[in-house]
Amino acid sequence: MSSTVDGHGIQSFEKPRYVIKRVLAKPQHEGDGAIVRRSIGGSELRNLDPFLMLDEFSVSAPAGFPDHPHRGFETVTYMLEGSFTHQDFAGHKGTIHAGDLQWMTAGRGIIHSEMPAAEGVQKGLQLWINLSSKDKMIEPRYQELQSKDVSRVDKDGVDVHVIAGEAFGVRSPVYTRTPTMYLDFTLRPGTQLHQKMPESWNAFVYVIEGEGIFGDSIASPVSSHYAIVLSSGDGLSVWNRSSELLRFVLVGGQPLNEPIVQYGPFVMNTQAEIEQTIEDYHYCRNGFENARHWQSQA
Ligand code: FJE
Ligand code: FE
Repeated sequence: MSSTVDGHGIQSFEKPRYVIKRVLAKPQHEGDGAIVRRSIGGSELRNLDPFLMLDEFSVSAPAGFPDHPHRGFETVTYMLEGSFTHQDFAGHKGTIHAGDLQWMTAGRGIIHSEMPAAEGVQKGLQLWINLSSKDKMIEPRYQELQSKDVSRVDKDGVDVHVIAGEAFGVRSPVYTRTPTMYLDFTLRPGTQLHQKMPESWNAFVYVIEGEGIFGDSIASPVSSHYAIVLSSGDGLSVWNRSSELLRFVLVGGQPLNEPIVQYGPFVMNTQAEIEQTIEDYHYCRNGFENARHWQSQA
């Protein structure tokens, strides 16, 4: 995993990553009247181990995601515009605003609502990260970071918010039970980026705004609402040759290499575990006890 720095301080990689697939995330209905652009988790890209889903959501009240369960994975909600309130069946409640994030380890079970907290359009990204078989039934946990506490570096025209992992020598305080990096980059026109990554991790980019050239300096530009899957390799190079800002997230994770059996918001390793989960949810057992007398105020 070595890389070199030339006389101009520009990194070149031994095995640069390049684009192996592009997926345009088209708007679709989800939850109760909400609109999501689903890239991972849709028919073109069922999953990208350890990632199960990436939705760019765009929601105005009264639409939202009312009371629903999760088991077996983590959800990471990162606000781009506006604010969202969540409430769970254990009394956990909070509102996240633009630049804030909620890293929720559902583990054995969470039931919650996720709803707009302000007038107008609320936008964000929600990523689902799978948990390994040994972690699927752990106690639920939240890691919440306000924008002001998200590590941020602005260097040579490149701005990065470190959601998880490390960039430009700064680290996120978030603990990733499934090893994950999650970086939010903004490149000013005419700038370039060279980001190191663990060679064997699966990784993708989701373009939020503008257009960029990824992997190979002669590749064709990729524009907003596209997800691109990257080949393996020790780093990614990106160029912004446009006259507008380029904003994208770069996400990578160590593959779990385990069987995935998904039934909506339940993700386990076997069909028997899914049947057990449906039963636990129905009878309020094994982590769903609090569901018996709970309903959100949403
Ligand atoms: C859902 C299971 C779910 N995309 N993007 C089934 F978990 C959900 C769900 C979401 C969601 C929530 C937010 Cl805040 C952002 C999301 C799916 O809550 F809609 C269905 N049908
Ligand atoms: Fe949810």
